Amino acid sequence: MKDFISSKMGFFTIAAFTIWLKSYFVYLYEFNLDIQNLLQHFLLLINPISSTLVFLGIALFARGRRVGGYMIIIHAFMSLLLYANVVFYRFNSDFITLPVLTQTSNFGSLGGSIASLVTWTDLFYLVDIIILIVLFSKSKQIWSAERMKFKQPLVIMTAGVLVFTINLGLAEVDRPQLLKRTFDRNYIVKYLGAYNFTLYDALQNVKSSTERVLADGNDITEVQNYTDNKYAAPNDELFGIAEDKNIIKIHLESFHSFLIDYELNGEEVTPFINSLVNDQSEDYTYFENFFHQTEQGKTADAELIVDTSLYGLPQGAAFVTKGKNTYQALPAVLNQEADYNSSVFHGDGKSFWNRDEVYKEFGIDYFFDEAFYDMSDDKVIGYGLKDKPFFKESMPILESLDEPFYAHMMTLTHHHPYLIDEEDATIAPAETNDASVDRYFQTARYLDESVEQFVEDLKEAGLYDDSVIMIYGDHYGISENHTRALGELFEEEITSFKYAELQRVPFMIKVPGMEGRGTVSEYSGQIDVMPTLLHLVGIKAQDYIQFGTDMFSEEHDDLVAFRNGDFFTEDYAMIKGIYYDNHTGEELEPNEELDALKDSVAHELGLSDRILQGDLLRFYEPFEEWEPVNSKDYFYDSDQLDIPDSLMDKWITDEDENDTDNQSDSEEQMNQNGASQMTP
Ligand code: GP9
Ligand code: MN
Repeated sequence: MKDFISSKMGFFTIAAFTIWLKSYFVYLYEFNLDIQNLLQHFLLLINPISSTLVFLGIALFARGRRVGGYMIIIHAFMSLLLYANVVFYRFNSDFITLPVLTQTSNFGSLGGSIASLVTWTDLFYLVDIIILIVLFSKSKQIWSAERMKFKQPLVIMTAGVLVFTINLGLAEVDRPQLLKRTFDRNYIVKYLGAYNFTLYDALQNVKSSTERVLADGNDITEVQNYTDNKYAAPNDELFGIAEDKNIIKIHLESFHSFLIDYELNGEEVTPFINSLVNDQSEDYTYFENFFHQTEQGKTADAELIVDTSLYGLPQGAAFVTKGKNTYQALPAVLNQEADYNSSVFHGDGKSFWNRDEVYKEFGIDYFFDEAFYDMSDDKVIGYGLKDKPFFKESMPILESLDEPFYAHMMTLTHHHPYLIDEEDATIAPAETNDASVDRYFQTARYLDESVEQFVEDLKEAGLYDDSVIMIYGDHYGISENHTRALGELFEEEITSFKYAELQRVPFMIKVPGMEGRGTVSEYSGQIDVMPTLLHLVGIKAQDYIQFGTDMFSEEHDDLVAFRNGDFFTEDYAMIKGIYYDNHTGEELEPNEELDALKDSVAHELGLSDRILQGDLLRFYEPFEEWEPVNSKDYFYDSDQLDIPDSLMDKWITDEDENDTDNQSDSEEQMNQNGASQMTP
């Protein structure tokens, strides 16, 4: 036995076998790869072999017992990659891509989330590494000091490449154009394995950075023709109806539309938001068939899509990977065309999702991040500030802004893993035995109460009636990994089609001077928000490169694209590549009409990608006097605060008039958190 282990090839065999076995186990029990036939299962079984042979084979080039050491290191790296994907997948139902990895500044705040995704049984994934280490240290003395003939490891690595070729060939039989159509990472892992997926992802990223270098001014023409053509003219009655009105945008974190009017144990979960939807006198228009269109960038994707009417990227968050691109985003447009100032309020660190960089490219004037709030322990949970103190402390800042303003209020408490302090929980959890799903309703209720408190405060401050109030959901909160619990809640099987239907998020809007239309069933998505808002304010959306269309327009396009190429229209859907009748939920055979819809979604997503990848808006001028945003004009650092004069005056006056004891909590907090640095 000892001879076998110390024979290098013996040790190699054990290392290769264990990583193979572990990968296969993970595929079966951790990932939901939707294996549909025997060939797919066979590919799943063999797909770790190629990368295992190639990577571990590298160690065989070393001399003597170093082979063992290198092999353990390579094995450990592969295991780490696999396990990182396991943890990531447990929440995201998705695999780690390079762009996600470069967003490490986000990992810190994820502490709570990650802890809830890791269990002690995961220690099992360490067992093989420990075995290798023990075997190696027990047999080390008798390892030969010689280097193997190069031929042997070369043969092994060539065998790896050969296995990969066969693997890819068979995969293409089952799924033609697997590597060309990069929409779904699940496919690539299913057919080619987690390690090959990482390599593929790395190559994709090199490709995308070259794309920017190669792009030139001509590339924007095709896109411009397309968006020009797609443009939907405004509804005459509504065009400009909100001219000069403040726009207050309330971002509901992780809020599925199913929460609206949902009753848990006979009790409404979100009674306040329900009342905005249902009570005609509230004058809201609620779009019940509005979808989020986000991918890996989650909140960041939602922000990008809503504020630019471009799609997020198929991988990673454009906020991070394209954070230095040129944009013609809503804040900048409102500023240049209608003299608005813009601000974002968020009780988390400013660098999360690279916001402090990309907001400058968007032309956002003020970013009130956690440095402006009282972040004492009892006010913070999960990612950051709890929503109630968040809204409370935002009020004085909001009141001090020059008008008209565009203010984006980003909530946070209703976020996976839906932690809530006992005193904040006013509804019992669900009872599905899936802890995060069960708590989901409690944090949703907390969010509902927070919005109610905010609306009351806005009314009291005289900011409610005369402002556009827009409330929207950013993305799903319960991932496809929780279909068992969801199935219990809805008392039906959660098929892929049903889960896709659950990707609806709320969109509701109240516009001064416009009678609310109650619940409307037009199909729309986040991509449509920017042109809608522009038209309400009286700005022609056609000047800009936008993929969405005005939701109030007669010509509104009801084809809602998901980032993976799937889609919904009022009549049809394509989910995971399968067509459905949207009225009956029944599968449909492909036909020309459906294929045309699919192609137009793919085309549109492709054009949007070209803009981001090639940074094409740097070549586009919406109109002659347009001034490109200069990120150097914006400062969010606490030592270089660029604050509205009115806020500055307010703070200084308060300071002069009162002694510190009399200052309100929030002012005092601003004082502590950097506002003092504004003192001239
Ligand atoms: C973090 C918050 C959450 O600041 O916006 O982002 P998410 O995890 O939902 O993308
Ligand atoms: Mn979010």
